[in-house]
Amino acid sequence: MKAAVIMGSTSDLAKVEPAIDILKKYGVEVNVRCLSAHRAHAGLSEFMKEVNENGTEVVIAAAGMAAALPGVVASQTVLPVIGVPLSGSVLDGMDALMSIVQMPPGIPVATVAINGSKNAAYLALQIIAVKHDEIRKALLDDRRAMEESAMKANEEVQAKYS
Ligand code: RP5
Repeated sequence: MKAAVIMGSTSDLAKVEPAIDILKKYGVEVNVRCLSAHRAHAGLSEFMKEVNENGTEVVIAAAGMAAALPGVVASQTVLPVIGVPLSGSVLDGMDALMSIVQMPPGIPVATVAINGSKNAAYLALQIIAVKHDEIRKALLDDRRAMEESAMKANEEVQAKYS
């Protein structure tokens, strides 16, 4: 099981790391790169050739500001691409969100929330789970644990105010 995570700058790293951690926790091999679509376009295309040939099942691409990266990545593969708009500019991530979500028909990017790295990882896992039953089972176990803890929180709130 293999995924690629690409970010536009090392300044994005702290906002992208949660996705890497979650994928690794589930046992997915993650190839991480910092390759800006604007500043390192040739290197990005080289890496995308590798991604298309090495058994990668899903790509997460995260960028801030003009955020061309997820769209450019999507233009070079038919693998599912998940885009993560990042905050940090004076427009606080709205710039990146608008850029990533507005793809032309035929070149989709599945866009998550601003700084939504965790959900990018969970969506990547759900894509991987279509083929890998162990990931599907692990996701279902974690959903059950999540529900238990949500119901426990409900009981605590109920007890406090009744
Ligand atoms: C984008 O420009 C990067 O993804 C980053 O979020 C933003 C600023 O990059 P740096 O100037 O911090 O390298 O391409």
